[in-house]
Amino acid sequence: MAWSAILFHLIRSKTNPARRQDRIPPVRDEEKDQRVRPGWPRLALGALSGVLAGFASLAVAELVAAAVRPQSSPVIAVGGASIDATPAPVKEWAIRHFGTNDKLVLQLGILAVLAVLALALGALAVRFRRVGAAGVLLFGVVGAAAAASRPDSSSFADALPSVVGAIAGALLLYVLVGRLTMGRRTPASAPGAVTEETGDSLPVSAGWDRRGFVVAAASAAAVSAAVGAVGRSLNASRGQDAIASRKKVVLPSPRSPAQPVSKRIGLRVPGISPFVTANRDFYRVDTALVVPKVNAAAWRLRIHGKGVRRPGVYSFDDLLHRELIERDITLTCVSNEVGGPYVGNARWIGVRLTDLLAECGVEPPSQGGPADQLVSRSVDGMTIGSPVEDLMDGRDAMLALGMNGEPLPFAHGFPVRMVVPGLYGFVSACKWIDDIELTTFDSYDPYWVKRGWARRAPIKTESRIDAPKPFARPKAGTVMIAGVAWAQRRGIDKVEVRIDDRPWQEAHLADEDTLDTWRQWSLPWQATKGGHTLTVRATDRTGAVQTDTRTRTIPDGASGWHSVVVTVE
Ligand SMILES: Nc1nc2c(c(=O)[nH]1)N[C@H]1C(S)=C(S)[C@@H](COP(=O)(O)O)O[C@H]1N2
Ligand SMILES: [Mo]
Repeated sequence: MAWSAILFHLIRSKTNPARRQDRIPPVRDEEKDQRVRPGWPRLALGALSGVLAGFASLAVAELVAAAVRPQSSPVIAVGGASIDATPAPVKEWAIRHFGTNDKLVLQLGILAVLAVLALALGALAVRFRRVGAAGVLLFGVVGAAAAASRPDSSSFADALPSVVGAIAGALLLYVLVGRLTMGRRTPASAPGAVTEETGDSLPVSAGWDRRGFVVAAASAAAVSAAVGAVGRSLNASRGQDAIASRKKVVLPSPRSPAQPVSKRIGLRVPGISPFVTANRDFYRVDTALVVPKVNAAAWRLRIHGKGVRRPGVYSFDDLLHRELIERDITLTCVSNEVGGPYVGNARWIGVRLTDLLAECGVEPPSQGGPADQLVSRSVDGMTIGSPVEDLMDGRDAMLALGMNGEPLPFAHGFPVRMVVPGLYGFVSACKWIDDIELTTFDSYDPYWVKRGWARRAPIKTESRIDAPKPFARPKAGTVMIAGVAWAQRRGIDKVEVRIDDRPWQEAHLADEDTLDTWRQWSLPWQATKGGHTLTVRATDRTGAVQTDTRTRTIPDGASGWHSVVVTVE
């Protein structure tokens, strides 16, 4: 390939002794390097050249990525690869500290590392011009390798942005640093030239083409900014076909609707989580640095694998025109800490998964089916494994097409995602799904399981205090303590609140919508001045009291009681 040839050439011409001999003395490389050790101003300008070269590389890569696909841009590809490679504890730490900003922080982190390396490469290039340029190419190789090996990468075109970007960056660094070292050869090869190379070091102004450097650097910066901006906006405007296909969707009324949410189900207490979480407020957890924009018209879902007697391929319209069910289901992320935000309740419309599976001839293991694991795959290469038995045990496991009255938002899986009551999202809720394979737990580990998370993960009974907020300073008198509790598939039976170490008091519970939704609760409290600790616990319909044993989120979800400390004034 072209870039490897250039890389090879750059390295070879620097080190090949045969080439050395071609050069005419009097100044051999080594001597010259000794005599004119670049002073710090020149090193600094070299470092600046490195940064400019890095910037140019990324800008050009962005533009090329607009022609390939946004996911192929080097920062996205390397970011994706680092997400996949990040050990679970670090990922947990990142989610805990940066929340939904974790992706932004990751990309800023990558840019910061790149900037430091670019500074170093640039400074190095002042002494070893070709090595510096080759270093830039090496980054291109890393980016290209990351992009081409992403699970959703289907062609080597994904390597192009990194490669082309790196070549542009390497050339730029070579040219810029050339301006910085220009004058050094002149005295030797052309006696009587302007520079006087007399001592161990040169006066900064003497040994280089200051004007040439400034002009080249400024134009490079301007051109890069323009190229980068064009690339950005082209990338941002991609997926128009997908956006149009989403606009066209008209959700039919479901054959089996959910009951209306009455005032007794949805309480109106200040600060409490609304019973239905609005789409824009719904938590988002996934590994996608670029939200996949899938064109529903071109989308297909394949169902195949072990024991699938009639494998099938379904289009979006096929699903839309089937019998649809509408259900309120509370989704929960296994990464949710006790008291955390990664839980939400929405009204989903979709196809009952059991019906579809039965149509394909799938039988649950309890009826002799050979597959006990259903693996869903998404267009972005995610794999999620769910127990077939759970999916077919009568619960409303569905392929959702709608969320709170509209087609799925892109961030939540348009055109189709799985939603399964009672299972954490990482073992059930595949977004942007396009493939369902029936297999066994013994023969395949999906994405998160490979990274230390549990194979099977039913949602634990949990409760959360929404109001008052931690460290709030309410006025003495009646303070409403309120929140939500969930135990999908089992249902919530009771919620109790403890103030400091007084006896548990039973909270008022909103009516139950279904077993699969959370329940709001509230308790008026006669608050007295001073510091207080409020604690909540739930009891589910099996009679099990939420455990106070604190566990980490990994491998199968956090447990423990949620407490809030407040100061009453
Ligand atoms: N394609 C894909 N689907 C995915 C994930 C993902 O990373 N990629 N994350 C899963 C996890 S861990 C959870 S908790 C839910 C979150 O769904 P939401 O973002 O719509 O709330 O999506 C699940 N589906
Ligand atoms: Mo999750």
